[in-house]
Amino acid sequence: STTEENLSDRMKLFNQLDVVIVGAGFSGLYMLYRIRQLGLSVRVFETADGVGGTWYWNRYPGARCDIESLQYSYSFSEELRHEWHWNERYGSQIEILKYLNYVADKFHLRNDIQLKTRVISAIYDENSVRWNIQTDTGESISAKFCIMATGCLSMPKQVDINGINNFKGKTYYTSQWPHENINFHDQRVAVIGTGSSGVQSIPLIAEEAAHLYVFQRTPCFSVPARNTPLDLQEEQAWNKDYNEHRQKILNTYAGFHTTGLSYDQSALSVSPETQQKAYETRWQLGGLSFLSTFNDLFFNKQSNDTAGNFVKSQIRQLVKDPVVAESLTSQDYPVGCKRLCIDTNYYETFNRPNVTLVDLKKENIQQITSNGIQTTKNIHEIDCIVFATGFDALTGALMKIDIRGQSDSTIKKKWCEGPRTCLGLMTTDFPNLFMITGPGSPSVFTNMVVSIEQHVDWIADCLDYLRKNQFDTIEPTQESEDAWVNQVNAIANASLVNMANSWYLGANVPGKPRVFIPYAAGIVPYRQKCDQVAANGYEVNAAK
Ligand code: FAD
Ligand code: N01
Repeated sequence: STTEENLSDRMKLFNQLDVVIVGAGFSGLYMLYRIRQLGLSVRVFETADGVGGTWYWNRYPGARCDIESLQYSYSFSEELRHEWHWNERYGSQIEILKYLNYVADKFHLRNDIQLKTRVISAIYDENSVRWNIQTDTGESISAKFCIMATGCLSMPKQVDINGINNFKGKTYYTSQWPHENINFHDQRVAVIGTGSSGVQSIPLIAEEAAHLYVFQRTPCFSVPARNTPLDLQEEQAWNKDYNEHRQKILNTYAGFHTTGLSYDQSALSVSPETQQKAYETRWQLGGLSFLSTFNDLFFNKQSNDTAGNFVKSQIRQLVKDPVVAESLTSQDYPVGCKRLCIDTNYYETFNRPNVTLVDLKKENIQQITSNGIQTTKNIHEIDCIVFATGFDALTGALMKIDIRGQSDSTIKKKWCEGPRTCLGLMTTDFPNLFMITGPGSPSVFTNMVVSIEQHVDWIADCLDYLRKNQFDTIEPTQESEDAWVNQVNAIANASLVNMANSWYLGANVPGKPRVFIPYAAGIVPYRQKCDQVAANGYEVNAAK
């Protein structure tokens, strides 16, 4: 009613809101849309000066998605689907950012989004049963619910290389790429890091630079993307059968499906010829589905080795110099246990005369000097450095905010030996605080847009339930949280995922506890568990 609208407007003026959302990427935008549908007052705070999250920040050359565009997009609006046309099999950063801006405009989201504003603290007040949220612009907001849409890969990792501040040339971070065009012509460029961001940017920087030095500490496993233009007819055919596709997607392990051969059996149960043929087919198709060729690649080291050895054999065929090929095939961890990279011409780039691979297993970086990088063997003179050194993933953005719950609890203290959550959605002692794709949920092990939509819908339904049943607060019981953490750990321990020093388990950040963070049993059992909790009236401590 009008009276209610006026009241809501007045509350907004006094910074008294029903909901605060932190972050305006895929998660924050859809969460805002759903909260508005519930008729609650809401504001989104975002550090950047635009929406888009990951796709706003990571503007480096070659940045693109490695889940097919038709599946890496929202499902909630049929109208949006019909209005939007994806140009390529895998969306580029530019295209995905345009898409998210289109979404913000189409659903009139911008007037509830406050850009250039970082949330620095969220403090729960037990008396008023509300969250006090402080921003770096000096604002103080009171909200009943606080929803963290802060991203799993949004906090760049601090680089710990000696002498980093001595360098006189330009430095760039793939995760915070400048908005203006960067020209590497005539430049001697160093790229430090060979994860997904390095693998995507290296071929394009090599095309431009006078010379490119790639500093590799751990070789990645990379499979070709085989990106192609996406024609309108293909997209229309997909949209025609969208519901059928969507059902298939929701019943996969990781929230995306592919055509092509997948064996619902061990790689070890077929002949070596069949194995080869299967991997060859997947390699030709390109993309992440390489890891679904057999059903035990994440669980059986011997089986995993067949896949790893196949990739290594492809690298040896692609890279002409046998010494370089040896460095690129010196992986000593199971394939897939560090995020599989998906590339366009990555290995071929090492055949270029203007590209040098610096293998840090053979020559360690000692320091960065004013004009280069000094290793134990060489001094490489460099004009600019690109840090493709990754993120303080999954917990970094959350831990950066001073989050205080009941009885003097803080997230920093509570999670000092690793994150503890129930379903990756909530954490005990922090009532009415929600996380989208939080630690302990499938998140980065999946097509993130599928996981994001599932979380947002669950949270929105939960808020609706609380309101309808006149509950003031909700938080998980200690028992349900402990049980969930044990389950997440048990699943990780039953697989090979602990065998690599990956960001999945915090191994890339010095001092971070080594705990495997995502839920790795797939989206189907996860969703069933979430649905069951909702169907049972949220099973959690809900207080009137
Ligand atoms: P984000 O997009 O990270 O957005 C979070 C936002 O919160 C950011 O804009 C950040 O500025 C803001 N924020 C954080 N803290 C604060 C604060 N304290 N105050 C205010 N604002 C704050 N996933 C896939 O499934 N497939 C892919 O192919 C894929 N490719 C990727 C490529 C790159 C280069 C990267 C980095 C990630 C990729 N991901 C991919 C993961 C990607 O992060 C997710 O798919 C998705 O974009 C996450 O959306 P989000 O809204 O949850 O988080
Ligand atoms: O980061 P990373 P990223 N000295 O952590 C090296 C998503 N994503 O930005 O492995 C020398 O994977 C580090 O070496 P090591 C995707 O989920 C997707 O590339 O720690 N080297 C490693 O090689 C991805 O997994 C896409 O030994 C140092 C690299 O830097 C996630 O984001 C594209 C170093 C970091 O790799 C993160 O990817 C981009 C040091 N001091 C990102 N510190 C798609 O394609 C770090 N390294 C969809």
